[in-house]
Amino acid sequence: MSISSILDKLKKAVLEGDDELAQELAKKALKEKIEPIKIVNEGIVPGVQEAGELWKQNIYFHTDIILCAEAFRLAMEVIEPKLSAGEIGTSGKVLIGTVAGDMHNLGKIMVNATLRGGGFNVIDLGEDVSQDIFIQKVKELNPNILGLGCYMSTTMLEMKEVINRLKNEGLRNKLKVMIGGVPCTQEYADEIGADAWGKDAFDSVEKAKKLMGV
Ligand code: B12
Repeated sequence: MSISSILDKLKKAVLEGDDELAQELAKKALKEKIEPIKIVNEGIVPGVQEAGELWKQNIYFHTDIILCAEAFRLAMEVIEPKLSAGEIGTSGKVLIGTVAGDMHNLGKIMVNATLRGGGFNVIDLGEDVSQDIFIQKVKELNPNILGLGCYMSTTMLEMKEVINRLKNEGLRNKLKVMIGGVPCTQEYADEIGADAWGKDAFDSVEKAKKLMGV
């Protein structure tokens, strides 16, 4: 099978939520020595992106998206360790989490993978992360960057609250804050006093490097 055929099939498996096939194809892609980042960018991510488009057009429903998310997760499980096999942590330490009330995580998983590929040490706090946990972990782990993921207009305010808590706890000047997710914009980042907005996974790596002066 040619490289482009493996990547096309992987995209289709993710899009169609065939988790076992997606994982198998991710393994096959590695075996064929396709660069891990290329597998993510040209196989796995386009599958999720197309699912998002089908959702917008009311062609895909929740069940389709959940299946797609699982296929995405299993394929990424195979690729992620390879992405982070580089020079982990040389670019800086990023603590990342989806804010309270929000369970979306696909975009965050992607950002994690690309940040790791970009040499960052990424610690993922998961989803529905409370302000208390963000604060506790910032104190404990002393990250260079705090990444806040938010995917719904209803949870956007929570990012502002986390930044306010950082200020109140005297932590705001010790790190940079980068936000991202479906409803986020540069304007909103400016409004709530975040240092950067990551439009997509690659933009996030670029912005993170800029914040670190790398
Ligand atoms: C997949 C999905 C789900 C899946 C989530 C699976 C999972 N494990 O994440 C399921 C089906 C579970 C789900 C549930 C819900 N969802 Co939903 N979901 C989506 C959907 C279709 C795609 C989101 C996605 O994963 N996109 C693909 C990723 C790759 O893109 P992304 O998230 O934008 O991420 C990129 C960038 O934003 C950036 N980025 C992402 N995170 C971060 C973080 C940082 C720090 C940085 C720097 C950058 C960054 O980089 C990423 C990669 O390029 C969107 C619709 C859409 N078109 O966006 C709705 C959407 C987000 N959901 C929505 C809603 C309403 C819900 C539910 C409330 C539905 C319900 N009634 O149950 C629940 C919420 C549950 C909860 N409390 O969180 C709404 C939100 C509307 C709003 N108020 O703003 C949307 C917009 C759909 C819609 N138009 O109505 N959802």
